[in-house]
This record gives sequence, C-alpha cells and structure tokens, in this order.
Amino acid sequence: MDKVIITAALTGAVTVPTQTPYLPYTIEQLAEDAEQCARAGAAIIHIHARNPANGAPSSDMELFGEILKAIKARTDAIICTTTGGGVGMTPADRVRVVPMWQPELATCNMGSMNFSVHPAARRFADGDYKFPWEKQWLLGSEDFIFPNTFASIKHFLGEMKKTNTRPEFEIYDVGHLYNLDFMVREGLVEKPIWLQFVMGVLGGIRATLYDLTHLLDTANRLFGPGNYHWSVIGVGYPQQFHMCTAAIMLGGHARVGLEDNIFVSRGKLGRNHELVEKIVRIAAEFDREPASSAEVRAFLNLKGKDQVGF
Ligand code: KMH
Ligand code: ZN
Repeated sequence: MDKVIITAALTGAVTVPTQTPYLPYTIEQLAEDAEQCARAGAAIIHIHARNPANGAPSSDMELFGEILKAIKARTDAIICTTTGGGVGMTPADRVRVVPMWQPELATCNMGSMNFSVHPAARRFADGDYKFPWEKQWLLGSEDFIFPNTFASIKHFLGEMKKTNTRPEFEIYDVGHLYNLDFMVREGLVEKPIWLQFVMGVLGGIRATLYDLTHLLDTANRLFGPGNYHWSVIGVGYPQQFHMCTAAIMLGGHARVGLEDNIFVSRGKLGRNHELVEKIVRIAAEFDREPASSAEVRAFLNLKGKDQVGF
C-alpha cells in the first residue's frame, strides 16, 4: 500500500502518569485523544484499559468495554485492543477482551521475554510520583518476565479465530519471527500477516536501522516479500520517529503514541495527536499520505466496525 497506516497507541501499560501530564487514562481522555488522533491521520487506535481514578493499568473487562464504546462513538478508526496487558496480569486476564468484546484487531505477542522499564525510576525522587503505585510498578519490572508461551499464543489465536478478530503480531526480537513461522506452518495463521516490529524495549531488539533491516531480511526469508505487511514501533525518543521514518522510506507503516514515547521533539512533552501530526508531516515529505480506516479495513481484511461486540 502506497499510503501509510498510522497507529496511535494512546496509553499502554508502561508509561506512568508522573512521566507526562498528557497521558490519557480516564474514559473521556482516551476517547478525546482517539478522536484527535483519528482526525490527525491515525487509522488504528491501540488501546489498553487504565483505572480512571489513578491511571493504573487495569484488566477490568467492564471498564475496557466502556472505553471501547466511548471511542467507537467518536471515531471510525479501527480499534486494536491489547492482549499484552501489563505487569501482573495473567494470560487469561489478557485474552479475555477478545471473547468479551470481539474487536476487529488485537495484539498477539510472539514470545516470552524480559520486559523492563526500571531505569525510568531513576529520573524521579519519591516525592515526584503522582500516584503511590507508580514507583513499584517501574521498579518491579526489573524482575518481570512477559509470558507468551507457545500454548498461550495458540490459545490467543484460537480465541481470535472464533470472533473473527485479526491478530497484529508483536515482534520484539528476531526469534519471534521464527515463532510466528512455526505458527504459520501449524496452520494457525491466516493471510494477510500483519506484523508490528516492537523495537527498543529493554529485553528485546534495539531500535536501530541495523536491527530493522535484520528483521525485514528475516521476515522476507520466512514469509516472502508481499506475503506480510509491517509496521514499526520505536520505543523512546528519538527512536519513535527514527524507526517510523525508516518504515515510511522502506514501504512499511508506523505506530506512534504515548504508550511508546512521550516527547514530540527533544525535551518537549507531546500529546498523542501531536505525535501523529509529526509523523504525518514526515510521511508527506516522502509522498505518503495516511491511509483511511476504510482503506486499512480492506487492506487487512478486517470484519468491520459493525461486527464488534461493543
Ligand atoms: N507495549 C508495547 C511495547 C500489546 O499491547 O500487546 C507493545 C504492545 C503490546 O503494545
Ligand atoms: Zn500495547
């Protein structure tokens, strides 16, 4: 696709409210950010649920549903729900959103790994934290293993198949492509394959051009060019814009948002839609305009907004 598919990852489960006042976590804030990002050019909105009282990541399915309904009411964008969840959530907690709310698109994380943000805690003194849960959340990730066994990936894919929810495969390292290739050979994956290269997590591959070309070479070898589509996440600043610009140049697609990076330019905190606007400006310089949600639905063979369970 000549046009660029822009995903806005609004909140995630890693960024803490102390890091930026712009992190949305109430239903209203998430819906407002989703609408602004869609207007700015995002075709896909990636969503995690947070407790509206204190911003803590949440696996409360009723709350998740309220967020999804509020976003659906305000935008035609495709909603991609997380099944990655956050620290402390079990795979059963994480996958529940699929049978419960039957989204068009949901993440499928392709391997178990260390996944840490503990160095972020060094930037804050105890008195800096907005909410009591945040410090331990950051520090505790030093001992966190993000569990995505073959059994659970298979289970997640089975749940998605039942609800005609398309998987977005989160690839944090080269081995995750081999895990996906195994799943393809097992007959558990339908085309088109939609990859999200997640680069720069502490525990996964780095966000460098060398690493991106290695991921692409491996994906081409395993699946064949043209048999998959890809987008990229660069965690942190300036990696978010470096990796997304490279993707724009190389025919891939781009994910931005406060889940992955809080700065719009050096030292300047950004709002979600400002991050989208920046990548839209960069893409325009390379003659790529943002794909609409309708174009992405056709391209990724999604079931449509009227077929979701919210
Ligand atoms: N938090 C990102 C690094 C998911 O939600 O399942 C990856 C992600 C995965 O967005
Ligand atoms: Zn996420």
